[in-house]
Amino acid sequence: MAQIGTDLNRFILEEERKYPQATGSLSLALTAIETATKIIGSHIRQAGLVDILGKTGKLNVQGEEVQKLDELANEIMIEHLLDSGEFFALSSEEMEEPIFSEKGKNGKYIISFDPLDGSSNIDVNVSIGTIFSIHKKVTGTIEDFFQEGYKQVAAGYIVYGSSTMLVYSTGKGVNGFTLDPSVGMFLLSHPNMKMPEKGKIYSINEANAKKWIDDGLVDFVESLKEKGYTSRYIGSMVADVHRTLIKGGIFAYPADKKNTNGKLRLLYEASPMAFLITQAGGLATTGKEEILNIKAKSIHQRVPVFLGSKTEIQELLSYIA
Ligand code: AHM
Ligand code: MG
Repeated sequence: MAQIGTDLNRFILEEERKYPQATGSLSLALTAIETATKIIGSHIRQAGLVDILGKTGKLNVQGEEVQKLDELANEIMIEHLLDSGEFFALSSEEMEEPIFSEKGKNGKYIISFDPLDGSSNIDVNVSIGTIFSIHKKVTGTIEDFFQEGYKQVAAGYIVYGSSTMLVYSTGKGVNGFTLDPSVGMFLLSHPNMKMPEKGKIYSINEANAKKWIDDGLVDFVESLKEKGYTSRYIGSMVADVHRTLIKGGIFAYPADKKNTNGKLRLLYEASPMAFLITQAGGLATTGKEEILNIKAKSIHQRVPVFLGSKTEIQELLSYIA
């Protein structure tokens, strides 16, 4: 196992060396994500300040404009991913249609991402994140985005929290890296992350309980309360899943009368998180099927999401399935 403190770039290269047939493409692809998210992270850290400086007019004098952070994050991701030449096509929460890359026309991968997840938390200084999901290019058409989640080559997220962390998997376990801001490097802090078999926390927007569609969900949540569980809900999927990955328990965004397929998007929210959670020993379901087995039908398709420790998810299924 790699040593704590190993720099992400070295870690990626050492992983690549384990496969003599590897061409280095995936390493370059991951490095492009790393660079883009470091830049996004630095803008997030400046966000409050930029706003203040913007109001004083100081930034305008320097010719810089205050841009919405989620749009800026999207532009930064696109610029770096396209420039890497490793991606044949890109889809994003912020774009109606995918982009097919000229520079990446020989690229081996396609990527779906949510550049800045947790939009309601951006303006209030609460943790937000970036999520990504990489598949192989197979047909060279939009169909490549509709592959099942279990076929992901890599998936991960960056959480911009009290520290910035990058957590990813290439299908051989999950590793977490914490940004050391003094040197600008992601250092291995959470090697081979494994979820507890059972936790003590549930994470769900209970304000929607009266609208939930799944019969039995209310009873399930009540049963958790009776067992002494506590509740945590940030409203940023990345932060809520990150806590669930580390502490165990369950995170859910179920279907309700307003969002009949749930709120979260399959390609760049549910599927990459399901990949990470299952790689860490947990389970991920819509309540009816495993999230990783779903073949998408459209880029922005939504699905109900239940992710968590084995015990809670199995218990949930006994209530709703
Ligand atoms: P966003 O992509 O517009 O930010 O929406 C996704 C977010 C998730 O991060 C979070 O889990 C969920 O929406 C919270 O929704 P709600 O405020 O309805 O509980
Ligand atoms: Mg989102």
